[in-house]
Amino acid sequence: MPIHDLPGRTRPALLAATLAATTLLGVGIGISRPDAADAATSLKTLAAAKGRDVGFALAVDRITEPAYPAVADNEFNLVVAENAMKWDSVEPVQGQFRWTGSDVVADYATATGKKLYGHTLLWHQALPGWVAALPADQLRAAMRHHITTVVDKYEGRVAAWDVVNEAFSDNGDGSRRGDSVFQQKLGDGYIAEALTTARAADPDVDLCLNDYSVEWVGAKSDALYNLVKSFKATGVPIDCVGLQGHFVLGQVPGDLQANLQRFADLGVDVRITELDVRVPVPADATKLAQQASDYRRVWQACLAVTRCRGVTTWGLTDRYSWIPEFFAGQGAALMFDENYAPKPAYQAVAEALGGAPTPSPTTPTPSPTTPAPGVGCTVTYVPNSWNTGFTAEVRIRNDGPTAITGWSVGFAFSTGQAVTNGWNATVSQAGAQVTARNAAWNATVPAGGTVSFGFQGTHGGVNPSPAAFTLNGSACRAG
Ligand code: G2I
Repeated sequence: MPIHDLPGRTRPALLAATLAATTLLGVGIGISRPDAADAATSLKTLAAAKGRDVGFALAVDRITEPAYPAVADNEFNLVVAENAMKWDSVEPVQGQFRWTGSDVVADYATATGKKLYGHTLLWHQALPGWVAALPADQLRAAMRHHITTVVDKYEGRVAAWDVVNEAFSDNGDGSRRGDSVFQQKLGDGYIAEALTTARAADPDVDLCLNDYSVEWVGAKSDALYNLVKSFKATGVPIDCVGLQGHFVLGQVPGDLQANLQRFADLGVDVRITELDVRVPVPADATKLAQQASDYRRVWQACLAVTRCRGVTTWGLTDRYSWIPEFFAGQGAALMFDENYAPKPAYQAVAEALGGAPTPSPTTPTPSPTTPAPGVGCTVTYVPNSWNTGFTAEVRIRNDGPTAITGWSVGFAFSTGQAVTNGWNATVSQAGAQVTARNAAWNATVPAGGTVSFGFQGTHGGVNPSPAAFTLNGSACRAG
């Protein structure tokens, strides 16, 4: 794994931390190492070279899982709190601010040298019940107090705030959202008031409006456009517009770039703030190829618009994403799979950003000594390959004289090969080295008995079978 330059860390310390993370990735929790995370080609390196932010939404309760920061630290140069800066997180009780989760995100941004994006000051969701219960005059005071307190707290650290999130109706007709307590009790003027309040709290932070179903030209985006235009004309502070980008597979709008451009032409920055592309699960190579194309198109649109500051994905890994909870039968929406392995979408984004990062193995191929017949183990490896994907069925025979309880099968991949998920075993990858560990139900292999497992993977166009296998560290012969 390469060494990266991060603020406040010496190279030896970072190398040690990186090696520790690699160990944990490969062994501790049985997930695959993101091989594409290479200093020369990481997304943040590529994006920074183009002056763009590549962001991810951080779920604070996941950051203790070693693989999570291991991927996030290396690949992204912007972080936003998925939930931890919402009203119900920071002011659950009126006047009592709780910074536990929000500080985790802010401190993470500082520690890893990432831009911190603020989400969100006002939203009709994630709102504690006491807010909705207030009469109009008290609601206005509570709104101002909340905005002022939160913006003050992170002044100088947050680069831009989603001041109002999703102000327009779900029905897409461009009307104001009827189910917002702010809209109901304060009327249309609450958005300008929120922006003005935020500006008074921090004269330097960028102030954004953020919404969804505004990625294409239509009634809803027209309404947002006209609102921003009127704010620009009347001096209401507005610096940026966020288009969320929660897309259905294959449905990135053809006019995304033109739409970004028309907002930018109003004199505001634009960005894709919550990108994901949901896929009917299970995902397969065809769907992932379409998803890669979708991600590529989003980045191409952003890169073609000078004032598009970047793209943020709403989450990090398919292991943790809001999609399955909210859309039954859908998932796999992000660039890293459930095992933190980079998906085709990752490669597509890297390419859109001007890179050509082909995963490169970092662990030398082991050369075990082949055992004599009648001892050790025999391995049968049957791959089934297509374009850049494959499955492999692996069968192990215990040729030794005693039963084995608890097994680990090791082998090395060639350049470009990566595991995405496994069955009948926990299959993990660290550099080129792949390790498959028994599941609870198939831990015991009697003398002369066999056990089978399999996995799905990706390859770079050629898919050679591994040259050598080990069982619990001892060499096996090919069957
Ligand atoms: O709904 C997707 C996004 C749409 N744009 C605004 C974003 O702020 C929003 O994010 C989602 C989070 O991804 C979810 O994680 O906002 C939801 C509502 O705040 C978040 O969901 C809540 C769920 O409602 C809970 O069931 C869950 O326990 O997150 C909680 C914590 O994970």
